[in-house]
Amino acid sequence: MSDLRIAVLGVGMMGADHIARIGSKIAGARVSVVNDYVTEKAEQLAATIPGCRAISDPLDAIADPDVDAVILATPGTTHEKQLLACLEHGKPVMCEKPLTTDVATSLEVVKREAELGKRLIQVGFMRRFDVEYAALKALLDDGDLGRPLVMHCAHRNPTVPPHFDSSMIVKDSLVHEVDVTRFLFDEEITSVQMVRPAANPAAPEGLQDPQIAIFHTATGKHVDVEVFVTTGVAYEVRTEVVAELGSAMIGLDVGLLRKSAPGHWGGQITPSFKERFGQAYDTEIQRWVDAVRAGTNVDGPGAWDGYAAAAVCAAGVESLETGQPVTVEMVSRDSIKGA
Ligand code: ISE
Repeated sequence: MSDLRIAVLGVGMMGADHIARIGSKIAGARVSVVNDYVTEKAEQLAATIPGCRAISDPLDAIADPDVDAVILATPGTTHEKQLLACLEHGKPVMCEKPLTTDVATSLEVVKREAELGKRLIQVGFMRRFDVEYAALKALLDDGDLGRPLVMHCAHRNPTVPPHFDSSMIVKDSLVHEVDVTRFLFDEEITSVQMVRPAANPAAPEGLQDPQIAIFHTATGKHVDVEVFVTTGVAYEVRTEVVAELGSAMIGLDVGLLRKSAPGHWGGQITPSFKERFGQAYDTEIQRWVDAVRAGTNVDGPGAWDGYAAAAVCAAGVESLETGQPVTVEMVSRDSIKGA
């Protein structure tokens, strides 16, 4: 079977990372087309990849006959159009989050895919492929801990880009805990409340950081999350589930622990999500490539999960304004035939 020919749209940090991954670690795939709104950047990169061309229009890149499947690492605002083009051309697509930037367009994408009668869209919620999250999920599904009741999460970034505003902390960072909650508990989040503690003096003026999110789920489980994106320290993602018969925690960064003079004890914290979730990205892309080559196209979170995340984040952004709990507004999955 010949290699899957992938177009990577967007060659910023995530796109470039995926291109390097496909070139060095992924079996059965190669990058045949790259695209970026900075044309020269895509051209320079294409010149370094055997058999790869740069195509300046993203929609032409999707339609190109030399492309079997697409990775979208473009800005979220462009996703709706690009996803609809992938559906129109019947091309499987791995879309970095968000699915789209608002609830209505995310729902439209879900409906358009459902009308096709086959799944083509996977959303890049990579934590589902991390070995620690996978182990936690297996433990909960095995039932050895009894029913989960509460989850405590911490999500800390050393720094974020200058354009990050308070609502992006919800839509770009907290969104991962939204997906983790839905993944681990297999149920929807029904309400979100955002609590605003005193802001970090080192955060840019006007940025509400840290934020505390409280989710309630359909069966009444409680999840709290501290999201703090200007710690200045390192990248930390911790998750603790408290269940009827015990608790389980992941994300302790317990790699090598060193003791050395003068009386030091300790290890390393990952500097960013690229290192912390490197293995998860590798597994995610390899399994997606395998699924596309096998004709099943999706092996992980799909368009519905992207829509659900958008709906929860919209409630979160609303709550950030008022500080009050906001009910998540979602259509029922059963109301969309084939979703
Ligand atoms: C970034 O976009 C990611 O997706 C990271 O996983 C997350 O930790 C970070 O806060 C986001 O900005």
